[in-house]
Amino acid sequence: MTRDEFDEHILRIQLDGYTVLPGVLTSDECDQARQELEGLSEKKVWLGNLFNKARVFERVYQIPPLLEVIRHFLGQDAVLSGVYGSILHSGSGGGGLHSDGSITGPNRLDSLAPVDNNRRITSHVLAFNVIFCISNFTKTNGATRVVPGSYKYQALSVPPSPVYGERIVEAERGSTLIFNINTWHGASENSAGETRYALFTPWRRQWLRGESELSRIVEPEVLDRAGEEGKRVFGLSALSPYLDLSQWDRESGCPKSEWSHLQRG
Ligand SMILES: O=C(O)CCC(=O)C(=O)O
Repeated sequence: MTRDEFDEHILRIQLDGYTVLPGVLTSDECDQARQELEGLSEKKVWLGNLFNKARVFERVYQIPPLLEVIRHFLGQDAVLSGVYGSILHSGSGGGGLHSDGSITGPNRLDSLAPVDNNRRITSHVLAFNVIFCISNFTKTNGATRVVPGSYKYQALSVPPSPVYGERIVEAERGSTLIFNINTWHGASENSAGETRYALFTPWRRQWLRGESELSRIVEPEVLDRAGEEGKRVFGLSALSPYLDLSQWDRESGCPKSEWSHLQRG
């Protein structure tokens, strides 16, 4: 990615709340990802924490230009909070729009205080959803639709669809759609007679509660393969100690070796 391209993506996120990075996965990687999703789905394996389930899914946090854009908004210690697969069959999709972060994040209804006056936090980017297009995203096959600029809207409630200005994001397979979690979005209707495959990879600020605590879930060999970068991506060095500080190793996010019997999970 050239400097001009980087600046353009940053501006798009600032103006519209989203951008599309083309060509982050190869055609081969998309084929592999699709096969793995189909295989897992046939075996009725839950399509979450996919980095532990096939090598190709480890790629999603190993793409330097993508990390650069994410970290530009969420800080150098931005943390991955999920890797999910999506298989959207023909005849499904459509329906209402939503914002993300409503379960453990800043758009959780129960966390609004009376003094907030039904206004969510819009001044800063707190988290992104990054969708990998494993299929081409087209006008008719269930591609994600977004409302440009809606991330600035302070009310927590989302109006019923169709919302003025909503737009289907068309993108070639191998691209990623990056959007501010405050952006109103949802799948569009898949009427194309083909299945749409995608990966959803939410990222958050290190201090925000994610959907899952991936530092506790990631398999040791997956973490090893991610090297030094993996400690940042999975947020190991930023974990809250559950022991006395003298017993805690910040770097590795676990008890010091002499206290290893107190290791959880
Ligand atoms: O399936 C899609 O295109 C939208 C995904 C979505 O709404 C989400 O990840 O929150």
